[in-house]
Amino acid sequence: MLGNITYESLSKRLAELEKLPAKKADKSIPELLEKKGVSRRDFMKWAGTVAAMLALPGSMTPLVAKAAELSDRLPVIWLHMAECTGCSEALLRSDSPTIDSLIFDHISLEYHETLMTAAGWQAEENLEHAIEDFKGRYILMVEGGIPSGDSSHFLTIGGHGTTGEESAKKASDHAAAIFAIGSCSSYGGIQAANPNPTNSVSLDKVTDKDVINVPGCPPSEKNIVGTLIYYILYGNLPALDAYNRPKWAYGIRVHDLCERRGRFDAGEFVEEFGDEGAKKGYCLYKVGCKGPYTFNNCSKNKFNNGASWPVQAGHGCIGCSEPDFWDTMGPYEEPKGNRLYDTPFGLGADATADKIGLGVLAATGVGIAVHAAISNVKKPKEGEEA
Ligand code: FSX
Ligand code: SF4
Ligand code: F3S
Repeated sequence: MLGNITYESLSKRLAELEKLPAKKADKSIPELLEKKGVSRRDFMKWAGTVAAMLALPGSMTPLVAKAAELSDRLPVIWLHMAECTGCSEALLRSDSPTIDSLIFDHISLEYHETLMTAAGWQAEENLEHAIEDFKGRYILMVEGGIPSGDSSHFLTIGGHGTTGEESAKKASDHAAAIFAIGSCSSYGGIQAANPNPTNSVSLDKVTDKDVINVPGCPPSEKNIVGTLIYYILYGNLPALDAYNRPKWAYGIRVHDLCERRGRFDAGEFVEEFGDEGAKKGYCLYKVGCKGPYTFNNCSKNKFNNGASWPVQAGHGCIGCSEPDFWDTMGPYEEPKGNRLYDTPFGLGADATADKIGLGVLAATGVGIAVHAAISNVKKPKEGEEA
């Protein structure tokens, strides 16, 4: 039991959902998986990972699998504003679809400009019909920043010259749940970067309704699908942080679970790209990694079915899930120094990097290994005694 949420209460919600008409009756999840060569076992493994990600006990795994199977019961409208379509691309991965992308394929996508065949007047009509037919029942996902106010005409869509602002507002008015997919929709993104020539804003600036932000440029497919599965399971909003991001996904810093964290703590840093430290997988802080200031689960869940993530690929995190990261996290290949990241002793990350170990050891009262910590910082040169 989780608070007043029980296996039974979630099963009951799913049983209600199951009674709704299946939009993809011809193509159930088991069939879809089989066609793509994904075994039931792999699917259940995926469901177990999503359950863990949502902080559900392992016993809830069958419910997560069921929620995925029922993802065609809730209509979804996906709107594009000003962006690069990277968020959709994160899910589509048509070259090597992941289970997350198969779920995306399975949802009842009533409107998505990149995927639908309709264009022009017909596309506009499709959107109107989708909003009308599923009023109060659809999930709205919006990708992209929204040119607003006097500058809203920078984004007009279709023959009627509807602005993105009008269209996002109207679709929000009638949605059951609203997800801002990506940092553009969550905070304005690159369009809103200084000097913000199109007066682009985040989705929550054009609607009074609650918006769940799923930032990242792009966000991981796991965070998008996990947010959807959460909503299918619970029918309400997850616990959110100060920036309206689901805590289950954005509750930890990239730095906290980074595979190079041991290097940071040991004072082993890449000084410049391509050096010996880079080859040995040292910490990327001094070449600009913003993992210490960034809340996201990339270091835990990685991307592309757990294949890799920015730091593993050899570049620091650029803080892409933080508000206004285009303006606040640069320069991307230089450390931020003491501007934001602070230690309990007020040393700042750079100071920590140089005096590594001392503060931590003093704080915990551990009297050993001070010498080791210092000599770790002052690495002996080749052929020199430590
Ligand atoms: Fe692009 Fe999405 Fe970045 Fe923005 O992702 S990956 S510019 S968050 O809206 O398409
Ligand atoms: Fe990892 Fe970056 Fe933190 Fe280094 S600074 S441990 S590379 S997140
Ligand atoms: Fe973005 Fe940093 Fe993750 S750049 S993808 S938040 S590692």
